[in-house]
Amino acid sequence: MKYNVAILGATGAVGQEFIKLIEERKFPVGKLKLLASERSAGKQMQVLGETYTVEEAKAESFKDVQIALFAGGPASKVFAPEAVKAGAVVIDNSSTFRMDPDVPLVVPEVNPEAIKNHRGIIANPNCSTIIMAMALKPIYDRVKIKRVVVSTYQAVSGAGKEAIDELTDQVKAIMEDRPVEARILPSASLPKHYQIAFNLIPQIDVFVEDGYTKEEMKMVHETHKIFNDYSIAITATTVRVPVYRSHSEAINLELAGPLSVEEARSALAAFPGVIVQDDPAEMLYPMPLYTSNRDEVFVGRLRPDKSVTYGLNMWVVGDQIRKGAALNALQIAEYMIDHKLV
Ligand code: 11C
Repeated sequence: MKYNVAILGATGAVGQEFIKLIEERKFPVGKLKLLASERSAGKQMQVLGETYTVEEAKAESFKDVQIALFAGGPASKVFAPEAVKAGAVVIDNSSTFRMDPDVPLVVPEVNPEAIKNHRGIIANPNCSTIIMAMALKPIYDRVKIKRVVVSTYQAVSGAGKEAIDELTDQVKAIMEDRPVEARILPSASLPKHYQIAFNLIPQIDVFVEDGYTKEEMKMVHETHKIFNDYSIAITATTVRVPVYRSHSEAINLELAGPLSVEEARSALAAFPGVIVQDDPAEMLYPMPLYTSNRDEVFVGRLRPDKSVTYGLNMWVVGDQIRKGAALNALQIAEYMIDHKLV
């Protein structure tokens, strides 16, 4: 059986990743529509050996579409209700509907049971949340997690193609002894911008409450919803680093009971979609350069945190455009197909 698919935001980083993954995973596509804003309409893109012309997204674009993959951004709010009205199931990578109680927020390896409650829209979590949830779940299934302290090291591609170009341009300017321009980071819409080349920026997205950024609070609220466990204490510091692709996270856990490092390592290694890379003697640990374009989330530097009774530290790295965005969304669609939910 084949499914008619629309990709909204087809020309952006996540949209292009959807196309790569549809090809790689032999996703059963019937008719395919590539949709984008008026600015990108008319562009031609190759999918599965065929040339497609990108169409401007309109309310009527979703007629006969069964699966609508939304890459993210403000267009979701406008077009998700239209796509649902037309009978499609929308898998949305924007933050618009994530905290809506009627919208499941899903990482298929963690809470696939939530999918069946959908009313037309299923939300894909924020990339840093997905990567963390993949590493927490195998531990959580063994021993409850009392507290999470996470610090992220997030790649510039999380802020879009312009941020990738900005890092390249700044490095070139510095090497050529020219003045450095900063227009995008921490966020294009903000009044001030900072150099990311040879720097770190401890602000991702806007400030929202008590000195935390929106990205930090997404990690807290979305993790609670995915695990359906609001008792986990979570605190986050999110930082932009001059890396092109793959987010890294230093995660400190306080557990409710004993779990040895060996037990944690084997639980993680047995979990689908996680690869343990952890051998200090061989200097083996995950690094963003080598996890990019990979589907799995990588975990290393496992060690006890002896400052509390049951503590564990780990270092987690994953490609935020793949598992953190497009792959997770496509896995939701695949789960729905396998379970005859679409
Ligand atoms: C970043 N995590 O790295 C953000 C991008 O809510 O889907 C993804 C924002 C989101 O800047």
